[in-house]
Amino acid sequence: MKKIIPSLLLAFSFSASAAVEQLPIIQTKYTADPAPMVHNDTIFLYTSHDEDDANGYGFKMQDWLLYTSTDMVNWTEHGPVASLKDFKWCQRDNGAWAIQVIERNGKFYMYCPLHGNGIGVLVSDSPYGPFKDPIGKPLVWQKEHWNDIDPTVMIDDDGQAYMYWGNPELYYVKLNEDMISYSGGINKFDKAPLHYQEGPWLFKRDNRYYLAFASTCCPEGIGYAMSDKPTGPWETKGYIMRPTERTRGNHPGIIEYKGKDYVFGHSYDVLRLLTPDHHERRSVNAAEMKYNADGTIQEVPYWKDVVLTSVKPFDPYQRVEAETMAWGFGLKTIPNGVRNMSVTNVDNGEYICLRDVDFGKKGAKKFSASVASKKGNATIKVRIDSKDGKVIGELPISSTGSDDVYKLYTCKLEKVKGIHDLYLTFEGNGEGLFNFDYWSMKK
Ligand code: FUB
Repeated sequence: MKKIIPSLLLAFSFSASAAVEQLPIIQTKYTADPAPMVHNDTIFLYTSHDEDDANGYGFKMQDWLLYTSTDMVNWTEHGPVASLKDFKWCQRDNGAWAIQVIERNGKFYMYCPLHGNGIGVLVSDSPYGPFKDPIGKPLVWQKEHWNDIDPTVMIDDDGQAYMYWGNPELYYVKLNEDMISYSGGINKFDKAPLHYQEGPWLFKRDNRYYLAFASTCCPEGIGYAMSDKPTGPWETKGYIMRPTERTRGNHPGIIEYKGKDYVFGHSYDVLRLLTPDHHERRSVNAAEMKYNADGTIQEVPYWKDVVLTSVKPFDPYQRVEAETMAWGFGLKTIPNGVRNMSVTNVDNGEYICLRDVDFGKKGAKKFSASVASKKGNATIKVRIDSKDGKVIGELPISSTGSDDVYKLYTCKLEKVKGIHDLYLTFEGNGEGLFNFDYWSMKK
């Protein structure tokens, strides 16, 4: 994902009040099948992962990723939290399709389709993992077909948990309290709800049950059905997002967060910045969603046409991981120690944008960044409001001797007050200027 055309990116740059277009929320990797979960005031966004070299119409998917946010616009990458290798009974090296994670009694259960080998389950004591296979076999696997994909799990108010899944058929089981076994056999709907294709997302709101889904392929929109029981019958009510030629696939994940409702899905809009050719390299999108008084859902325009707003300003007076961003097209990430990542592939002209950064009443005096650079001779410019906006600080980066040896560099900042989008723009000679671990500001 290299070589940005600056004139193109101008059209996509963010400003404090509005973005010209709302592009996918993750850019450093290709992500699909969003499965958001709210826990302790944080959004944990689990995704599947399209590899950068997936070509044509074939999926190349080996692990599952985690991103977190507390404001809906700036996302921190945590890297892979589970992979096909976590299932010893499955010898596949491709097929890590759409997951969902749900918490019960302090444990986090990840339901994973291993395309062609049924659905497995992993468990962890933390939403960050590590996730382990507690049963050593598939949770469900109907070997006569490959329909067992896209699990979604909901725990009802009476404690009964349900897992739905399937493409193009729709199935469910009643999970036992242990969340790793089920009772009563597999139930198959004689007829899936109208427009149902795949990617079910089961949830309850105000005593109404909802089944959102990717609608009949292709292109897929996001449809939804409602019922007064968790087991149906389901009546399709319409589209949350109409199918459009602007994307081919879609896949819903729905949450309520800090009083607002959001639908997540995916598109090819990051890939489209690079090529009109089709490859299964998707990117997760999100948009605010609204309910009507009768519980039906208002249609959401295409992802690009509605701008996400942050639910709270971003605090720069803390250690901020460099892999926290609203926009970082062209950049990549690498592991850096245990449960830590760095931004890499930093080329001249690239930048990180964080939206709605709160400099406070007085403004920041200093900017520090932890950077490793063999090459040196680079600069991080601290700008506000746009990637070509006012420079409030310049941080020269000299060689640290190696791209693995990190050093903390500090520069003065011209004080600016209030809330601004922050742009860290990178300048130097060519490509691979440095690796970037974290930054912070001081008042
Ligand atoms: O990502 C692989 C598959 O594509 C998912 O399981 C489906 O929902 C579709 O998004």
